[in-house]
Amino acid sequence: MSSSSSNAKLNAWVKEIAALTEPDSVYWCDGSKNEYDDMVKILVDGGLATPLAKRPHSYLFRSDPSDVARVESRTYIASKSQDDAGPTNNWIDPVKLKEEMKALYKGCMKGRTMYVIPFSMGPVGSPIAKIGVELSDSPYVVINMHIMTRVGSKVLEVLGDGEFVPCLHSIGKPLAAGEKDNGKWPCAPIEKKYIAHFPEERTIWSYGSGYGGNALLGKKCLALRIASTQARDEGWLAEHMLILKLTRESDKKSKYIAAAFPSACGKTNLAMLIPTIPGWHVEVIGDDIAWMRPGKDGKLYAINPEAGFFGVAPGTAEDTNPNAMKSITKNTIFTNVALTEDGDVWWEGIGHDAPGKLIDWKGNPWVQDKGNKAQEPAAHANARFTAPASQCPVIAPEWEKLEGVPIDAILFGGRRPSTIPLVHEAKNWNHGVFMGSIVGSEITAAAVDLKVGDIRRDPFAMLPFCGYHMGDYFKHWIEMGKKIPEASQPKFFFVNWFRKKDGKFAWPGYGENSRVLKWVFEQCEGTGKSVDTPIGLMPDAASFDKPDSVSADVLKDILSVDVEGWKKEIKDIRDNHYPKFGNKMPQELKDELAAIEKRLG
Ligand code: O2Y
Ligand code: MN
Repeated sequence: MSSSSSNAKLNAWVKEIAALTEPDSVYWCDGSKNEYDDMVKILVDGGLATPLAKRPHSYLFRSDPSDVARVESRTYIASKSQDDAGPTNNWIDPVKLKEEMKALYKGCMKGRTMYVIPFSMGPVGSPIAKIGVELSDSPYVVINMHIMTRVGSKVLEVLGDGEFVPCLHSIGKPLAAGEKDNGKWPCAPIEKKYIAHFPEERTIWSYGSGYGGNALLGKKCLALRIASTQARDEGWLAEHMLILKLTRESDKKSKYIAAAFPSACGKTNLAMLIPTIPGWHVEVIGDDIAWMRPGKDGKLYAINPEAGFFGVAPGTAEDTNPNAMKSITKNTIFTNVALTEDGDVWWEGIGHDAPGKLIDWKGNPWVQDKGNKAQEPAAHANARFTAPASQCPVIAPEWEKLEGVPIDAILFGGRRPSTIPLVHEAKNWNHGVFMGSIVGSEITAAAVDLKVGDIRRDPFAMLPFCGYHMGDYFKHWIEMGKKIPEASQPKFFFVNWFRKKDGKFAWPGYGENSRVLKWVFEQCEGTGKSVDTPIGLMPDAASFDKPDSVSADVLKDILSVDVEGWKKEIKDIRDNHYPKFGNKMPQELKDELAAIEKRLG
């Protein structure tokens, strides 16, 4: 590809960063298959990638043990004022941070190539999409960006001389003359890692990590932290939500559902679920992020800004998520899973025992010892697959529609062993925003500073991803409700697959969650049978389509209002949760809290 673009600002920035980081060469990515293969060859020859005989065009990577996940403690919102970052973000002074990071960036790409990666978050040319350009010294990042975003020349054509989000990334491991990585994942030590966001400048600087959300800057950094600030300023929503399409086969009617759950609550499983109830069908639009804007007809339209899945491997199996398993049979990058002798992958919870001797994620021989409860896992708990969304057998045909899909329902959920029923529906928009604001999961194992049974709140599942003050974010959601006519607004629901009875899960989850989705669908079309309760609308237990494995008594239990539990919930929200947001906590949400309290009596 050419060595510059028609965008003067981009050309000048590439020159400036090359002068600062001193790479041996600069390469402009065109997004082609040949380019992908060239990068893979560099990685295989360098001993960093292992081709997988059992999965065509698929590769295994093992990262450094210090570089295995997002590092929230090294993730910063460098807004001019600390108050704009709010109490839930790591704030740092942008001037001071730039000084510190520039010193690290000086000469950091020596011995390496700097790749210029133009990418579109969202279908190229969609009015909801945004363009970013990542400069990175990692070919692993290039191939992951090829899958997770739309990369290349076509993006530069659409960009023209327009605006883009500059995303600077370095693994922070320059090479001395003649030095090679020799199969060792290059990165910087933890105290030198920075994942920094400059929301006013719409700029991202990442240093020292080559892994996932720290390095693939289109995902959490751009599509959530920077996009959430753009969305606030431009009147739209950038959310940590899956998007699915639910169809009733009898009349071919469909509803589009967006859903926010904190990490590790099964978003990818829900997004591509296989319903257990006959006559219903789920297709996936996205499994992690939704960008939503009011359309001309007043409805809220959503796109998935991503083009691939960066899913957690452990626990993914034929019985938990067969569609994910089918999505990763070819053209997939695996990171930190175990390698089998015949050139396949294995991880804990894949659904079968380890087939013979393995090489674990650290590169050591590993033989399964089921009697040894203390055995180290073969795959890292945050091991990942990167796979094209187009490979999913249930990808919705309209997943790349430029204008997006009209959202009928928004779901919130978390791991709540008690209090929160299987499903309840908000009475109106502000009640729905209230539901989003109280999302959280119960703490189940004692941690040093946390009490078992306490709720770790993760409002809208956005705690690690909101690029500004969470109180202002709540207010933005309330304001968005005023832009959408009531009749066109999505309905809001709170779901809880994790309710326990006598220490055991009361609800089977997975494909059975389709029964809840069916009720959501019917509520959206006005045919659902519901009862009005102090916390919102709930299914009428007698007519709810329940699975045989759940007794009528248990169903009644998880579809009733636990008045005492809710009173404690309200106290926790009022005393511990809402005060965190100080005078930015919107009165509308405090009013919702008071109204529920009053209705509970
Ligand atoms: O560990 C990482 O770098 C990835 S985190 C992630 C990846 C895909 C989808 N969601 C998440 C998350 O943390 O919410
Ligand atoms: Mn996520």
